Amino acid sequence: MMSNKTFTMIKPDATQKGYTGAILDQIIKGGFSIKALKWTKLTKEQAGAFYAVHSERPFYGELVDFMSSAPIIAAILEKDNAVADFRTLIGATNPADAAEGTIRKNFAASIGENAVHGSDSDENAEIEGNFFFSQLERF
Ligand code: DAT
Ligand code: MG
Repeated sequence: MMSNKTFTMIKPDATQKGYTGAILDQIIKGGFSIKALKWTKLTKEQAGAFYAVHSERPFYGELVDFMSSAPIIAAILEKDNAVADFRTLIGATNPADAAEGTIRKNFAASIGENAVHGSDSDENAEIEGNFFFSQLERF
């Protein structure tokens, strides 16, 4: 299990607004080290597969369109208690509810376009990391 690892994406809104460097800086200053990193752009099919768990939700179509609309950064991060600590660092899903100083408070525009993804469990961190990275692309 990746109990000391989590998976993140810097989402299309943030890459398009030029926030990539500032977000990576906040992640590193937050104590996370980068174990894998790539700049890519998802197809609709890939975005749909990544978010398949949400396929019955009313916002699924909007989410898939948004996540395939522009490039993203995908990364595997390492830190003790990575999943929970990263969720704290990014803040609530809706930036209006996110704590001061969190990445979503600092950089997100709306609940749909909320700047970053963070895995919600060790199991999903492993599944999501494997979605983007081969064994050769991580250490
Ligand atoms: P999180 O990304 O905080 O884990 P989630 O897993 O509940 O949140 O939802 C995944 C993404 O779907 C979320 O980052 C943005 C989008 N989303 C969630 N709820 C939404 C809503 N009510 N309207 C529009 N998009 C939403
Ligand atoms: Mg989630």
